[in-house]
Amino acid sequence: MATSRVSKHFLFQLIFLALIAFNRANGRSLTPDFYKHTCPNLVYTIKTVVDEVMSVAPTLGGPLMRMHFHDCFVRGCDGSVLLDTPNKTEKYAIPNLSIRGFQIIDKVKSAVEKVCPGIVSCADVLAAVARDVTVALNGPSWEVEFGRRDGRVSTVNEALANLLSPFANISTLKQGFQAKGLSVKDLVVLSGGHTVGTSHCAAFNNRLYNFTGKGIQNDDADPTLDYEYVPKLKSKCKFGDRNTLVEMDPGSFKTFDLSYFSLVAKRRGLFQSDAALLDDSETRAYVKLHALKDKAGFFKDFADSMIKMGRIGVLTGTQGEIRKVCTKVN
Ligand code: HEM
Ligand SMILES: *[C@@H]1O[C@H](CO)[C@@H](O)[C@H](O)[C@H]1NC(C)=O
Ligand SMILES: *[C@@H]1O[C@H](CO)[C@@H](O)[C@H](O)[C@H]1NC(C)=O
Ligand SMILES: *[C@@H]1O[C@H](CO)[C@@H](O)[C@H](O)[C@H]1NC(C)=O
Ligand SMILES: CC(=O)N[C@H]1CO[C@H](CO)[C@@H](O)[C@@H]1O
Repeated sequence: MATSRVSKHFLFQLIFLALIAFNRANGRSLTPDFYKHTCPNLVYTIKTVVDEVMSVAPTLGGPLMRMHFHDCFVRGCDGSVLLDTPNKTEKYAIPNLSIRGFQIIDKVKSAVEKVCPGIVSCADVLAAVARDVTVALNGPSWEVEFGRRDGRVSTVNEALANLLSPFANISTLKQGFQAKGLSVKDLVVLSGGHTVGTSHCAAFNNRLYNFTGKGIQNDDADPTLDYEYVPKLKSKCKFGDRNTLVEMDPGSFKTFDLSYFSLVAKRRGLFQSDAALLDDSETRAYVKLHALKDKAGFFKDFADSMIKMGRIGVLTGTQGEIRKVCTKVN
């Protein structure tokens, strides 16, 4: 009798723990209403600062959208990308070299602390900012889910292990997304974020000059790159140039639109990771369809995939903390 009651109790505990683990893993406990009572003006407060910034510095839209992606792919969306401790943190990782806009997050967080001190996590601020910059760039809107808490750890090695490289092939990209619970569709949809922003020449210089190692004098460009596009890119990025900034979606890099997909379809995607979307039947079909039309479809998909990305490995409940300052653990 007694043992069966004990084991029954134990079983319930197990189920309870399993449910918690499940919640944590897929962010079930996040909700748009999370701060409804504790910080009713949150969404408005964040949007006001973001709109102000975007009206004077629209090129910060790209890096701010990208920051949420980098946060979520390393240790889950826990604000760890923002930490700036004496340790070598994620900020120091090579793929991060180019993340800008940390001071904007500090500015937003200060505004939020003024209206609701100690309530809102930096991870949630990042998620809201990513949505607000997307809207400011004429992209889709979505209802941001809240309730994330901030992590206390950030290390360079984890960032290097989890962030995907612009030199990655399609199987590595698919695996990288799958490891975070994201689908092949999420991969192609979220790559559409490259419709805005700029890149350093370092991320694709190899494709222009010395792709196989035959050397610059032998016209050694990546054969998957449109032959007529190569001289245009070469005029922007000289051999060995790593630092010049190039518009990823030339002509409309400040507008969130479908043109990323038409570039990729024309074999003018900037990175090998963009070109790789033509190497899988599902991602290729998506690129080809959206290169031509269906802006509404892409906008809806992007919103859905961003919400899904925002749930990766989140800390909730009593896990982690609510950081006072986004660059430091409390
Ligand atoms: C699929 C794997 C991805 C790879 C390999 C990748 C790689 C890169 C690289 C190398 C840059 C250029 C950074 C620089 O040199 O300044 C970049 C920029 C950017 N990425 Fe991605 N990215 C990926 C996915 C994403 C996702 C999921 C998003 C967001 C939804 C995103 C949004 C952006 C944006 C907005 C920029 C422009 C940043 C700026 O203007 O400074 N990327 N990405
Ligand atoms: C800094 O590094 C130490 C030792 O590796 C680690 O225990 C600590 O969690 C790290 N701090 C942060 C904020 O990542
Ligand atoms: C993709 O890249 C990975 C890692 O560099 C490599 O191991 C793999 O063989 C590549 N796959 C294909 C199909 O080229
Ligand atoms: C081209 O790449 C090969 C192999 O990586 C390298 O040995 C060679 O020095 C490079 N050529 C130039 C001109 O940089
Ligand atoms: C290796 C490297 O240059 N890392 C940089 C990453 O980003 C931070 C913050 O902008 C820089 O201070 C680091 O130098």
